[in-house]
Amino acid sequence: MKKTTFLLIILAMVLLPATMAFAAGTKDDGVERHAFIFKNTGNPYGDKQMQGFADGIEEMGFEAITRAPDQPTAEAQIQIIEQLIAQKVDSISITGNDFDALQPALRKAMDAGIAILSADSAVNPESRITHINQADSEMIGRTLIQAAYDMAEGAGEIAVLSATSQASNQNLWIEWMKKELDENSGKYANLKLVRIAYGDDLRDKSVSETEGLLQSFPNLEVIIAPTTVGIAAAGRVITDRGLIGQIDVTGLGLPSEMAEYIENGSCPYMFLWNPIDVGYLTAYAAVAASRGELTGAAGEFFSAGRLGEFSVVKASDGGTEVLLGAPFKFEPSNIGEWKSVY
Ligand code: RAM
Repeated sequence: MKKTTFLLIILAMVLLPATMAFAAGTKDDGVERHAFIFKNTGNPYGDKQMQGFADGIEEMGFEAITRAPDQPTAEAQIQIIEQLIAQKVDSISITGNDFDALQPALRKAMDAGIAILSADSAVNPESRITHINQADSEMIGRTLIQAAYDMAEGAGEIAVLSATSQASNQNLWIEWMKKELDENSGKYANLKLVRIAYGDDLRDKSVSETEGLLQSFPNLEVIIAPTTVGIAAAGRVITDRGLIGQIDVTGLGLPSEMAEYIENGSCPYMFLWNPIDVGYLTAYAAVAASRGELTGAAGEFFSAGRLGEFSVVKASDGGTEVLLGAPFKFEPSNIGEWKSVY
């Protein structure tokens, strides 16, 4: 074999694997794609959040992929993450069904060069660049207990109807509810949190869990549902059972779904933020992160289109987050203007 041929073969052996590796990590069509995974399908709140995400991504001229599994489990989200890694998306933003269980799949995506963020329901700091938080978690938890105290006129049994037992957003709010009760034990001496029930953000399960609460606690005064699916189910049950005025419902609800129950008195008032804005803010953060302009360090700033400038701050879980703003109170006097907005 001639010396030059030999050298060419050696060169090919060195370069070929490198070229193939490059091809494996490069998108075939050059289109920039950003994905959002919500907890599960059939939740109008999730649809609005994904709509806001798609609006933001498309406004910037990129392609949005919005996905949600049928069931609100980590396993089902992992399958979607695997598919998105194979699709070579530029970023994945996820409303986590579990704080820790998604870590291996999300780390695999990070290793493939995909920017990872969580939004609405956080994944652990090792699995994300930063978290897009809808509102201050401490304020949400404390405000909901204060609302229940107000509705129960200071005394009686209260219960929580949550989403899944693994949902990190609801779990954090519930922790703050308990702290509010513990730290002000004098004020809340006659208010008793009797149960935390889980409706899994599924309508039928939330209805049956509400019925279970009524059966187990005939003297129940207030149901706090820090989930839009749960609060709407509780409003329905209280209305259908003719219990308006006897048992009050409060929590976090979509004005479009809750107007009926705020107007009929089963829910005296409730709170929420704009889910479309949560998605839209996530879109801008995801694109900035995919370009390396946002690394998730506290103190960074980025611009989020029509919502303006945002900064990254330290989060209570040891990671960082971006806060959308303060929640809004919906009550009989303003629900009419909001029910058609979201
Ligand atoms: C449900 C979901 C979501 C939560 C809202 C308040 O739709 O659990 O994660 O943020 O309620």
